[in-house]
Amino acid sequence: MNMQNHHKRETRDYQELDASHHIHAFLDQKVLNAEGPRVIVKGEGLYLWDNDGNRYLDGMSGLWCTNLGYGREDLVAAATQQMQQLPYYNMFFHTTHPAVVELSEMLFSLLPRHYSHAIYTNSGSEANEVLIRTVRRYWQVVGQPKKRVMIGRWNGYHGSTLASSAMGGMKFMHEMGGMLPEIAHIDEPYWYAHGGTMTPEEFGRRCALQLEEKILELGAENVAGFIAEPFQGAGGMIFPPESYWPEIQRICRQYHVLLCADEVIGGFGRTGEWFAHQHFGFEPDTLSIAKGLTSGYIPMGGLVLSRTIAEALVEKGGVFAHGLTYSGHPVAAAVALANLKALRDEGIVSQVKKDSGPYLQKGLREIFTHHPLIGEIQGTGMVAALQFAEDKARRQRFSNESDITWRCRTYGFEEGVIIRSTVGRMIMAPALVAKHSEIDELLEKTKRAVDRTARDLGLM
Ligand code: PXG
Repeated sequence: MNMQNHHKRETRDYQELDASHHIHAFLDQKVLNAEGPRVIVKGEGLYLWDNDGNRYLDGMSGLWCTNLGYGREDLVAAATQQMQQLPYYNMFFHTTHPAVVELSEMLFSLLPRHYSHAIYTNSGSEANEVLIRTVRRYWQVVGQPKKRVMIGRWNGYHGSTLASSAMGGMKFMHEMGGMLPEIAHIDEPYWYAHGGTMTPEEFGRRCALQLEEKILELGAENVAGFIAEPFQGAGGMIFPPESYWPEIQRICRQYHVLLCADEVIGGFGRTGEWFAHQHFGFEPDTLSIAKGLTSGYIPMGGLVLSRTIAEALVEKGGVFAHGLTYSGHPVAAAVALANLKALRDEGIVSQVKKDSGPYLQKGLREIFTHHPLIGEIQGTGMVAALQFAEDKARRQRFSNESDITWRCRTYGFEEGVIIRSTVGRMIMAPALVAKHSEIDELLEKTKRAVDRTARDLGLM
């Protein structure tokens, strides 16, 4: 590969300039400045290159978003054509444009029939901000204005803005900038960590029943919605036990609490279904979407509404007092449309379900089921987690598990693979277009990183 164009500056120069002016996401800037970030300069398919010519297999689809992989000329062409034709127009002045209309047509052809409308945003965080105002507005419109509280889950992730982080359950995020009123949390359905002596099924039901208890404590007349990721992403790629979602759905229906699925990570084929709630078999009232909507080529998110909610807002809601300058941005919409066309017309989602997903999952289980460091393997389609365990038989975790998974992540980089560490778990979510040979490489390099970590701990 010709790297000439990318060697405009030395890596050291990029790092120094970056340290001078840029506050990075979710890390200690001082530590980063001392170490110097890797400077990523090119992507092609599943691979990334840094400024020094090192190649990495990207096992995380960027940040769970490049579902089609890097270097798709059709997405570039869609953006270019739209920029030439109409780079921007708004939705405020009784206007629309073909790009957003055609995106909606495509999106709702892929979604189950009981969804009818979308509110477009630039990100997943914004989708969840809009969610709060929209569900409160819905309850106002249907004559239950007291229904305002949103219930989320500890260790859930819904974004970094004030309200989306408040609905999320990352306490260290709440500590920066504060919590909001009218938001409550229940426990996460993380059986391996918190299930104790319960079976996964018992534990799943118990976690779901916490929702009922919380609704009764707050008063159902005050609760607007329950928000959750179908499987937790940033919190550790945690799959709930099978008993969880049916019980959650029953409770939401019984108490007239809207079931709000955050599909920002799970949407657009990750599990082998178009949306993760379809994999888990429940029917949310709203879907928050972003990431895979454009395969990360351009920022775009949205909030999808059920027909019932949308009809109430349209028929009885009057002015909907919300709008972003870039809602339904034509270039983002054109890229999203090209992305969804590719996912559909190239049969990529069904390939994840029938072929590449099972291949990855089988490979992981063959390699890691009896590995001394791995206590649990979860995942389906193109997403998976490896739970680290100090004592597999007793399901005991390391007291310094974050340090250990971080070390494994670093070994991954050294082996030429990017896998993500969370508290106690290693995660992978490669592009949906991964070929068998690339999955083999991902597994092989991941094994090397996990083995090196296990050897450090004296487990191998
Ligand atoms: N909901 C979910 C479920 C997410 O995973 C967001 C909302 C927010 O989307 P935006 O586009 O505003 O970032 C996300 C984002 C990680 C990690 O470490 C995951 C996300 C963001 C940052 C880090 O896995 N997901």
